[in-house]
Amino acid sequence: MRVPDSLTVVSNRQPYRHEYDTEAETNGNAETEPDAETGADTAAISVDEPTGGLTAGLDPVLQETSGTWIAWGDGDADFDVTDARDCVGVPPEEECYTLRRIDLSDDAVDAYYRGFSNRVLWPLCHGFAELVEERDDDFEWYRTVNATFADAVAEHASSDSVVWLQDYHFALAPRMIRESIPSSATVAQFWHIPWPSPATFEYCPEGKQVLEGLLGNDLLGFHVERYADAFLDCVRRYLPDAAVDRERRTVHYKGHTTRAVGTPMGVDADSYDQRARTADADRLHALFERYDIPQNVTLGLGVDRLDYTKGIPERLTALERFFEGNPGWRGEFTFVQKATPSRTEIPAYARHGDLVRSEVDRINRRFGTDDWQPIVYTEDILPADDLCALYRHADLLIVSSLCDGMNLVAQEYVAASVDGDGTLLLSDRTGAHERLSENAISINPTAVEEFADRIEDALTLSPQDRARRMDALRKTIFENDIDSWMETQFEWLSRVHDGHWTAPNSQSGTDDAESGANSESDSDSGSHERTSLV
Ligand code: GDG
Repeated sequence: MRVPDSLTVVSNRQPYRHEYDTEAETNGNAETEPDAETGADTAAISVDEPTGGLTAGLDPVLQETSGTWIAWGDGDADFDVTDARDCVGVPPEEECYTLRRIDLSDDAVDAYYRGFSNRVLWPLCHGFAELVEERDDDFEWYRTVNATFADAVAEHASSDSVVWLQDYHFALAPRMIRESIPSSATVAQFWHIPWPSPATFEYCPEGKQVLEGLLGNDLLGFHVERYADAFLDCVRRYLPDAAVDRERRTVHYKGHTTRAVGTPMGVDADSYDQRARTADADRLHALFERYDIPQNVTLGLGVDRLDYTKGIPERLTALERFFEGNPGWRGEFTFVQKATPSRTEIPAYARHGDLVRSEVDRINRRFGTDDWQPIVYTEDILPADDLCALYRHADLLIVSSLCDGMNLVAQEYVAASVDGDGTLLLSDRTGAHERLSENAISINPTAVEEFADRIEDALTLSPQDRARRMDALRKTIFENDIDSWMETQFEWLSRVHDGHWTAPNSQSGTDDAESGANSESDSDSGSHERTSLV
């Protein structure tokens, strides 16, 4: 893997969090000595370590490069262990790289994170323009927080730096960074959520500033190419001075060239596979006891953040229709819905949580009996081993998102289906669908009758068909895991940093930066064959 020599990662969430913990002294991660530099009593401080997803994937890379990670310090002991520059060496026992923490006031977090990020950009990018909620000052705070992160990047950057920002919390920072670090350094970003059509983006109150901010990047990554195309469509519509080259997916604006790419993210397939294999019968038995799941039922599963984009009410309606039309499955099939509450201070999330809970109650009252409930619902956060035990045992998993950048749960389920006998029902509105549609059962989450029929199809697949599909899905997931994604990212970053635009694995070798930058053409080739996002 071609990892840049000087890498700076910027994300909202940090890889390590220091917390005061009264039980820390009995916990292996506890720091028990007073800090020599700050003098703080760290006897009762424990450290949370990265446990999954991108953070866990990037941490070893940063450890190898001795780079810098800049993130919001949200742990209550975070600033009692940092030095005068708000830096701390991590991982705690080895101190291989620098974690620079940004101290944000409650007002800043409320406006930047729970405000512009999650009341404007999140609903907008998922096509829920009607849920966009504009509050006074949220955007100004968003700008201020982006500027704070950009200043921190400038303090750490050198002429050879590669700065890699994560996600929609930092739409304005790339331009600020671009203007304050040497031009030989590279600025890149990965946008983990979808990008909307121009018709939806029109509802973005500060849309022009968002686009201009993102065009400070040299490289802007999305999960799938249609999001990159939608981004280019928005630039063309709302920044008429920008030269957009659809073929090369480049934008030349104010003397700078940005390239937009689609690179679908994978999961740590080996780790889900291993955890599922080691999930013993006792663990599963305890889970069934805890949640009152009868032994020997056919098991369906949903695992989501409690978010209106995940299509949970639509899934419940389809299940209701399924039980209505297939009374023989009552008592034989139980659906476990694990929903993790998220962003609960935002009214749209609070309303959505109430709706989901009341729908579960209603359906259970309608079909439930003394010894069987059709839906087992929990908001508990499960340890990864429990989650993998459920993944392995579930006969089917439903992902019914109304719009989803990628969806990792679908991929985790496949990786943990070590017995090869599970079935994935996957919404055609997820990024993951592009890769998995052939061997998953595709669903349109809003077509209730069809959706209910697909549940029936999944339950009645022949064992051979089920095994063949899962086998093919597993090959795809293992070949395109998080390591392979990371390798593609660093390949792109290195090429952009070295001034070569050629796509990784491209045979042509003709697609260089200058030809994109100077192109006056506004080529639209290929745009009509791609579907609009929302
Ligand atoms: C965003 C984009 C994109 C959930 N409950 C528990 C638990 N989880 C874990 C899952 C999975 C993660 O949370 C959810 O990831 P998703 O990808 O499904 O969805 P978002 O949170 O919306 O993620 C999405 C992703 O960013 C990455 O770019 O794919 O499209 O929306 O990893 O396993 N994990 C544990 N216990 C739980 O109770 N341990």
